[in-house]
Amino acid sequence: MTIDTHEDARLRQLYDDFAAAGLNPLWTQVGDLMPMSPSPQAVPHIWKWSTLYPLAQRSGELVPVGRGGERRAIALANPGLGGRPYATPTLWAAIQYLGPREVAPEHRHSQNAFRFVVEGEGVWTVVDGDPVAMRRGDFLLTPGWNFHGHHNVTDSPMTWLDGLDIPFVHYTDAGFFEFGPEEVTNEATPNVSRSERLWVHPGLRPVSQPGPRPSSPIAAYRWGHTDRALDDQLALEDEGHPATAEPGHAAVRYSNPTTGGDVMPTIRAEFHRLREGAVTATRREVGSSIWHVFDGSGTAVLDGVEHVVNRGDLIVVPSWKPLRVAADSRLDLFRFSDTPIYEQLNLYRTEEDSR
Ligand code: 1HN
Repeated sequence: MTIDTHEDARLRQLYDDFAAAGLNPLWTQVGDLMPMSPSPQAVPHIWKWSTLYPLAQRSGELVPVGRGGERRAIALANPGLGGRPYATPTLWAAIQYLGPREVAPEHRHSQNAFRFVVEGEGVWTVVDGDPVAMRRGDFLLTPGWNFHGHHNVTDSPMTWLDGLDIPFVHYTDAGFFEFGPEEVTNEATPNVSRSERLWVHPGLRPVSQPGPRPSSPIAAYRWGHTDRALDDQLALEDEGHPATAEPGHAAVRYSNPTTGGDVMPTIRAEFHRLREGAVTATRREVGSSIWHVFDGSGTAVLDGVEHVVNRGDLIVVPSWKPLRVAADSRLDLFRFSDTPIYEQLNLYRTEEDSR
């Protein structure tokens, strides 16, 4: 048994009084408030497609999609973030499943969103009245406050990856939401959206649309363009010209043609292609990222732990956790991150170890 001195008792009373007054003294926790380097609560984690897809299919059988629930989207819940539907402290990532002939109703929200199509085709998404076809490998934008709904006009289900800045907007108390009209607005399914007809001609900007915009006006970045850009980088490398991010590693960043910068203010998106046998440097960055194995297989060394990754798998990399990727076959990877936030706030850092 310890015997309190008079001083101890006064000190305990002081802490009790702090708590009662809603105060918290710095000297008891400076290490947590200001770690020497980022020490995220989110943990490095890999979700296997072989787990995700069957669960999405079962949801398709059992859970209707409609007003209220809005989307049949199943979010990655980082094991370090207390069960909330957050892949990282800033990013939401989900697999969304839309069955044959199903409609996901229109709405809009402050949160920025994208879709990256993983399986199938035949859904079109309507972005502010512009119908946009979705096919495997396409990258589609729904920047904040654009109305959007999805409609599957085929007899097969479709699956895609959703990325949004939901946790960031939640923590910053910045979110607004509005329901749209009950029916998705346009039944037409043109091959090419109006946004692409206006904006997607290489190096050509419509004179009618001057000035920078916070988000890209391109509703869909088509797989054909991405694929060709990556192949060209590798071919140039073969011909002895500098073109790749590192040896055997081609990479492109989806960009906003009105600024040359990132597609949306809070989200960066890229596509990476590694030749069979290529290995990346070990890299860590401030801010979090999520990698999706679009095709092929390889090894991810994530925070020192080696994982075999295959088509469809999702790799979640919290801030300042090192990642190295090695390709066992040609490896195609879609990647998104919250980097623009950190760059804008002058908080971004990166470090690389090429050994
Ligand atoms: C949303 O609108 C979509 O439009 C996906 O597909 C996921 C998660 C929370 C709130 C809105 C979509 C979402 C979402």
